[in-house]
Amino acid sequence: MRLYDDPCSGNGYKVRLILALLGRAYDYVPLDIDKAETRTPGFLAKNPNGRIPLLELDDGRLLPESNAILHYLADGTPFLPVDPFAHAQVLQWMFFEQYSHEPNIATVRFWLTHGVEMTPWLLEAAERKRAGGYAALGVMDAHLSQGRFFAADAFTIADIALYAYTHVAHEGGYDLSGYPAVTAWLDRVSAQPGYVPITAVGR
Ligand SMILES: N[C@@H](CCC(=O)N[C@@H](CS)C(=O)NCC(=O)O)C(=O)O
Repeated sequence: MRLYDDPCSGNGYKVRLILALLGRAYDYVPLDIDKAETRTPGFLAKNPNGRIPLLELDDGRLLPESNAILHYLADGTPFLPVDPFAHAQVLQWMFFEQYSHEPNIATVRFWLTHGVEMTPWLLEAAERKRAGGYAALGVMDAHLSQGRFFAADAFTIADIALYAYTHVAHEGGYDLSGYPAVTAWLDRVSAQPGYVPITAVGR
C-alpha cells in the first residue's frame, strides 16, 4: 500500500494516524503542494482532482478523499462500528467535518502557514472562515460535553477526522480556550495507543 501525501497536510495526517493506530506498514510518497506536485500530468492520471491524500493499493486501485480512505481502512476494525445507526453517526460527523469544519479551519491554517500573502480581501475571508470555524467548534464542544467521543461511545474514525485539523487550529489563529470539552477530547485522542503526531511521516 502506498500513500501519496504532503507531510504538512491534516487530511493526509488522518490517514497516517489510522495506519499507525492499526500498525500497518505503507510506502510514503511525499508531494509538495506548494510546488504544485499534485498537479503534474502523472499525478492527475492517478487523481484527476489533483489532491492528496491518495491511497494506492497493492493491486493498483486508487482511493482519494481522506474520509473515504479512513472508512476503507477502518472497515472490520474497532474504529468503525458495525451497528447501522452507530455507523451512520460516524459518517454524520465525518460529513460535518468536510462541510462545516475543514473548509473553515484548515483553509486559514494553510494561508497562515504557507506564506500566502494576506491581502485585505484574504484577511476578510479569513475572518469569515474563523466565524464558521468557531461555530463548528461550538457544535463540537456542546456534543463532547455529553460524551467522551463523537459517536458510538467509542474512539472511531469520526474522532480521527475531526482531530486532524482541530489540534492544529491555533496555527490558523484559533483560540480553543473557550472550548473545554474539545480540549479535553484532544487529550483523549492523543492518549490512544499507537498515536503518532502530525509530524510523524511514513513507517
Ligand atoms: N476533501 C479532500 C481534500 C483534499 C485536499 O484539499 N488536499 C489538499 C492538501 S490538504 C491538496 O492536495 N491541495 C493541493 C492542490 O489543491 O493542488 C480530502 O479530504 O482528502
